[in-house]
Amino acid sequence: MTQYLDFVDLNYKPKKTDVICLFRFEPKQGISIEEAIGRVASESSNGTWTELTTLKEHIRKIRARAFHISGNLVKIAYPIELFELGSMPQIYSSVVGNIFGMKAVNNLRIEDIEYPEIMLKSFLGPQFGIPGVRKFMKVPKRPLTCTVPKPKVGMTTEEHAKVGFDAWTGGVDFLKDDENLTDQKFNRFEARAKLCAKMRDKAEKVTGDIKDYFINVTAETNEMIRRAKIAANYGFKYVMCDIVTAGWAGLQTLRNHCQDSKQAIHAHRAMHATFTRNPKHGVSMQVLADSARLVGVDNIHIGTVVGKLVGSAEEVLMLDQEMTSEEIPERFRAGVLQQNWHGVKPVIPVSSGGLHPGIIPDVLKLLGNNCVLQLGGGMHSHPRGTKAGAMAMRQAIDAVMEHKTLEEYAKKHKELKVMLDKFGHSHPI
Ligand code: CAP
Ligand code: MG
Repeated sequence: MTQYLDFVDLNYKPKKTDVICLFRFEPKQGISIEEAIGRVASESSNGTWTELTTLKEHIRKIRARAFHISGNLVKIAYPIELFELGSMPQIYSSVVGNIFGMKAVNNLRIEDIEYPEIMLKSFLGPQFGIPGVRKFMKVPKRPLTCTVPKPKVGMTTEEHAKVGFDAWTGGVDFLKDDENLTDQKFNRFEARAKLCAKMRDKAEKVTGDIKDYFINVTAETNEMIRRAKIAANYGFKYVMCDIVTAGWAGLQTLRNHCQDSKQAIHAHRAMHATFTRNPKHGVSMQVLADSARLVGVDNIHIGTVVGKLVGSAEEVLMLDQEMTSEEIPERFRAGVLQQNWHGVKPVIPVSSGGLHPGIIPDVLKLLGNNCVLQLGGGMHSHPRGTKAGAMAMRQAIDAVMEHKTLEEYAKKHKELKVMLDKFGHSHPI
């Protein structure tokens, strides 16, 4: 198995154009560290399980090299020639491909990818990002707000649009479809877009604020584009895409379309936890989020820490930094590689999942104001209905912006008071 050792070179100095990957690995019993990482570098670039008579020097020259090992972490450098610029599916088929099924490792997790400038320039990146979205929504400072009508599916179009109107007039900026609401019989996509557009117009008149909708276009790719056009025809600036289930190919097609139609993309990550949750094996949420920033989503879900879904404070803070910063310093032990984003716009982090007004201060303390807060159950459970739930959400945000405690603020804001009495500051599990 010596051919694998050709992919290990601890003296190798990566080129500026190399793609660098950081893996956490656990060799199978009886396999040395060198051989295990040699296999990872080999099988994710241009090697295989035996020596090849077809191997020529010009091919060998572009092989990947494991160049830094420390404990169970290894950095591998991939010459840019190995990749098709501008193709996220090809990148994943390379460094997030077969290697995860190799017998030679018990566990393997890709923690981070550092993209060289040449690769960054080959993707569109976010069209609007934080600055652009704040501009077209005319919300310069405070956290942006959003709600998913609940129950997540089963409502008729009329019921859905009514909840939208109540939430919008209660102070919410964005309505959002749930990840599994698309074009079911009880709530057809086009009818929903049409009726919600009518409600949006009414709500904008009532409030004087701009309102929009993360309408879920996830479907077969051509159908996804057809739905994005429908959303644009009804004047919605955003579309929502379940980026993991639609896949990189689908998302890139949607992003290309949105470049021409000037639409923004809200990225939902449903299914991510099937491969991001196990700290020893799979793909980190950081890798997924960085790729989404590169392809060009404007918003992406990153977790809450205090809500109902997994995601530690360390992970959520790291994701927040990865999405909003221009330059990321290396934190090797934490699984973070340096990254200079070379002007790729910052993506708005979305905090969602079990949030209610009582824990909004915790989230804003963690993320600051550059985020979208999503309350579904935490709004539509308000005893006085959705509009009161929306007002309670805005009141909690206003309390934080005015550096007041929720209890203090609730003295003059009954909608918030009702929710504090109902949920307090408890963290749902
Ligand atoms: C939240 C939600 C979102 C999750 C996604 C849900 O509803 O609509 O899909 O937040 O998870 O279906 O659970 P609630 P993440 O507000 O009622 O909890 O943000 O971690 O990707
Ligand atoms: Mg949902």
